[in-house]
Amino acid sequence: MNAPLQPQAHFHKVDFKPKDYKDENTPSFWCAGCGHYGVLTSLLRALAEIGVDPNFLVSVSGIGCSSRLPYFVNSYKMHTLHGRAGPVATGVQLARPDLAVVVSGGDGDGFSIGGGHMPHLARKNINITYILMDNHVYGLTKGQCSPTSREEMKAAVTPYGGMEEPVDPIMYMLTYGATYVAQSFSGNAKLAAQLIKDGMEHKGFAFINLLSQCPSFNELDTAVAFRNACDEVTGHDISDRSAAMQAVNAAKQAGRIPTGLLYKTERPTLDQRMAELVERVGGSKDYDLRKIIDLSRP
Ligand SMILES: Cc1ncc(C[n+]2csc(CCOP(=O)(O)OP(=O)(O)O)c2C)c(N)n1
Repeated sequence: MNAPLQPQAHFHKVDFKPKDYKDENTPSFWCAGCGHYGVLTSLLRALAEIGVDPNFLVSVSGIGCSSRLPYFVNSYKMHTLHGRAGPVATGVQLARPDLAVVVSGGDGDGFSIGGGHMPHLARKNINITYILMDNHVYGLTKGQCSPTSREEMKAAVTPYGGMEEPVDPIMYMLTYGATYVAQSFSGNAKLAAQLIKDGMEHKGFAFINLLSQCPSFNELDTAVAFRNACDEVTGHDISDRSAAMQAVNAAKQAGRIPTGLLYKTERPTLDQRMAELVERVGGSKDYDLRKIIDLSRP
């Protein structure tokens, strides 16, 4: 049997600058002033700080303006189906645990059509980094409200404002057991890059919510509004989930957006557990379902 692939022990290193991670083959697609540029800048910086070899890097996305991000990254890339980046990334990571897998996508992609997948990425502790590019609107389809839209946002299909309570991606991910949860404004590239770097180095499901203004379809959540509302939360025990939730709630009740590293813990990832299982049942060569399943049961 071949030696098992070493899960992210990790990062085949190169000495690259952020610009070396930029794929220049695709012309710019985003509108002038779009916050998604800040996400890209932060990701390129994080990649350079780690020094990930692009040959061992996979960028996976769904559908949306944000989901175009892999086009601009020097890596292997998969632009998949709307809301399905998580399951595809899961397959990539389980098949090749030696690769660094980064998912990017919008709030619509992740929490509307893809919402059913998010709890499972978290609870299974899939060893990927998930960057949610959260502009509180559907950008690509020209401005419908999304699950993170504020109730007061007037959009094409909600001209009098929304009627639904928005989802809070951070609380959602804390609740479902993500092992790394962080948030930043995309315009704060220093913090965003740091959080992405730490998230990529974290062994487990790292969820990073990057608030990203949409100057074309969201007049409410502008870059200035995001920047002014963000407060970096420090001082709580980041390994304590209840403390993280309390810190997030306290900031929200004060009308602020909590940013920074909010929660981080360690537990086995799904690829680790699978490797252990294969080891336990005798390796893939001797793989025998009968050793795991009691076939005598009706
Ligand atoms: C199955 C399916 N349903 C709907 C769409 C239409 N659609 C494309 S992108 C999108 C939402 C985009 O919003 P978001 O994911 O928040 O990303 P953004 O464009 O704002 O970055 C929708 C509804 C689609 N492409 N496929």
